[in-house]
Amino acid sequence: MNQSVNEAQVPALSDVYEDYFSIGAAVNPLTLGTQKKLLTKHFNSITAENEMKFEALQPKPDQFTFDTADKMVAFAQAHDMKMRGHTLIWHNQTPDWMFLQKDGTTIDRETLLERMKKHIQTVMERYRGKIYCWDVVNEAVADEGDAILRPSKWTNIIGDSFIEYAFKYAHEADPDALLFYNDYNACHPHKRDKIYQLVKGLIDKGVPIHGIGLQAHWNIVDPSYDDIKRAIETYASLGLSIHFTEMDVSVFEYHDRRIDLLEPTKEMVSRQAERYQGFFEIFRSYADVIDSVTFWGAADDYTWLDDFPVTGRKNWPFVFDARHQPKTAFWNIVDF
Ligand code: HAH
Repeated sequence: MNQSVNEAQVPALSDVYEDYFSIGAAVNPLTLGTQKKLLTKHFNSITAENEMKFEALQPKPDQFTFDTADKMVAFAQAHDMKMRGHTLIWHNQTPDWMFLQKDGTTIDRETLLERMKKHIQTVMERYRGKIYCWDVVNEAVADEGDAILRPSKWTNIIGDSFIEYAFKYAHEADPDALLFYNDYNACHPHKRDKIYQLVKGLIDKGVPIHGIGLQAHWNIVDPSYDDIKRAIETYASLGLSIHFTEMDVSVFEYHDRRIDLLEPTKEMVSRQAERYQGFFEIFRSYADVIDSVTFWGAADDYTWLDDFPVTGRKNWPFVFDARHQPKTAFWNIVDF
C-alpha cells in the first residue's frame, strides 16, 4: 500500500479557497459516515445527492419523509457547513402519482400547480434558515434542437410557465433563500445560449431568481477552457450569482465506453490533474461572480459515475483518491 501523506501537511481545501468561494461536496447517508473526516476537514458546504429530490421527500401524496434529509441538515449544522438544496422541480426522480388523478388519468393544470406549490412550501419552510439556496428547477432545457425547453410532464400539463411558478412559490416559501436554475452541459455554446435566454426571460418578467447552477460533470477533454470562460461571462452578464454545483472530472471521454480498467492509466491521472489545475485557475479568475464550487461527491471511493454512463464501471473523478489521500490534482488546485 502507498504511504499516506502526513495529514498535518495537507491544507484544507475550504481554507485555501476561503477568500474565493465555498467548497462543497455531495453527500449521502453512506458517505456521511465513510468520508466524515475528509468532509469536515476540506468542505464548508454540502448538498444531498438524492435525499432531497421529490421522490425522496414526498414518495406518496401528502406523505412527507424527512428523516434522512433532516439528518443531513443536522450534519451541516453540527459542522458549521452551509447546505445547498437539491432539487425541487425536475423531470426525473419525481413519482408518477404527482401527475395522476386517483383513476390513473392525467391531472389538470390547476391541480398540478397546487401540488407543486404544496411540495415547495412544505420542503422549503421546513428548512428555512438552514438551507441557504435551492436548485428550484433542474435540467429543464433541451440538449438538442431549437426549442428551449425539453418536453416533460411539467411542460405538457402546465406549459413553459411551470418554471415561473416554481420560482414564485419558492420565493414565497422562503424569501431569504437564494434561488437557482441548475443544468448540465451548461458550458456548451448551444445549450448555454438557451439557458441564457430562459433565464433572461425570467428576469425580464420579474421572476425571483438569484443564480445559475452549472453542474460541471466534465471530463479530461470536454468542455474546453474557452467554453467555460464564455459561459461564466455570459451568465454573469445577467447579474446573477454563479455556482458550480456538481463537479466531477471523468477520466473517460464521454464516448469512451471501455470497461477493462481496474485503475486509471497514468495518462488519465496526469491529464485529469492538469484539467483540475486549469479549471480552478479559471474559477479563481472569476471569483467575483462565482460563489460556490461543489463536487458531486468527495473522494474516488464513491461516485455516481461508477454507474453512469456505463453501469458498474469504476471511475476516479475527484481530487482525493479512494483512500482519501490527495491526488496530484489536489496539489495542483491548492498550490498557486
Ligand atoms: C445530475 N444529472 C443530477 O442533477 C443529479 O441530481 C444526479 O445525482 C446526478 C447528475 C446529470 C445528467 C447528465 O450529466 C447527463 C444526462 C442526464 C443527467
